[in-house]
Amino acid sequence: MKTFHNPHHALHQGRHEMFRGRLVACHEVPARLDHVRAELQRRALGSLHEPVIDDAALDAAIARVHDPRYVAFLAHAWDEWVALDPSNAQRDALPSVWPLGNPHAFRRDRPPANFAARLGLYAFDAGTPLMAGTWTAARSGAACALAAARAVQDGQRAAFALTRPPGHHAGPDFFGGYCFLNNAAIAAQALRDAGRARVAVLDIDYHHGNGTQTLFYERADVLTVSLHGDPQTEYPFFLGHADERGAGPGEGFNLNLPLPRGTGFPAWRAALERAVRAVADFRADALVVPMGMDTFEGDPISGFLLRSADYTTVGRLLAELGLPTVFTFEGGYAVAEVGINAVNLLEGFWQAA
Ligand code: OKP
Ligand code: ZN
Repeated sequence: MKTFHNPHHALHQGRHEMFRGRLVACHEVPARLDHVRAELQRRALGSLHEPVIDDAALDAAIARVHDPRYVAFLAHAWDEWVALDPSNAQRDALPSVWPLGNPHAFRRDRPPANFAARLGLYAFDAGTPLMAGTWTAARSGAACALAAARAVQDGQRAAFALTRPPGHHAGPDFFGGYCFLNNAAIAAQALRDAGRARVAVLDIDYHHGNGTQTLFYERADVLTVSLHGDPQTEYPFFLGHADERGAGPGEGFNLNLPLPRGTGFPAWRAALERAVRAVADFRADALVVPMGMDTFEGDPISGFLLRSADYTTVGRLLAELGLPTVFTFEGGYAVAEVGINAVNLLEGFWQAA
């Protein structure tokens, strides 16, 4: 198994996120990735690589998933934030005003010149700080996802995009939930473009992958399946219900399996087995797994109760599909354990593959 790690991830290092009316320290910290990389090396699981992708190919792969105006916004966001006020260079950019959905009440089609306002046009929460290195880190993460897709396309049974910031909350033209570019979607689309007819995305992060669902909602060639905390009580709240089944040609190609806060491994595993059957019934010929480790019992912001040893079983169950598989690193905020948990999953997969 090849792992493509993001050499620039630490350029993205938020200071704080807005939570219930105050600024709190960020959970999504660089040490998360460092722990996973250290554990991969300690157990000598596969090989570690930096992604080698030329700029034009990377921009093209990003453009297959994200809106060009959104990409341009991200590429210039930091400079525009600082241009608003030079002292902004000392502070992370966070939005504080948003247009709601009603087009007669809020004009989303008329991006304001004011950058603080445009930040709110593209963000769906105030918990996703953007800083000087965000674009470099996120773009390099997309390169990891593309490199992993290519490795699988070149015959590897599995490849791992070890990157942060994560991706599964990012949509065609929105960011939030610590995510800017949707790494899993970029990998899935790259596999489609390389000739795989049916690609499945099986999201096991604690939080619903609202960005990924939105991107593929009307498509029958990419099946999206997600196991997550019930949006009635859990972030991102406004998507992820069981009755969202896809639309138009994509009807029947989105499967949400929301589970209550407090769910332990037996019930979670039963849902995973259902998700795996859906991928098999779809006759997918490649699999992308947005691999969030925040289902862990010790996760500080999540509510499932999986234990470290359970992740070995998770990897084994995923391997039973027998599909070329790209893993992308998503959530997991119990920093000391995230390396062990992630590598347990990958090792379980690899030993069964
Ligand atoms: C990103 B990923 C905690 C409130 C929730 C957003 C969580 C984003 C999770 N202070 N903030 O899916 O792991
Ligand atoms: Zn998560």
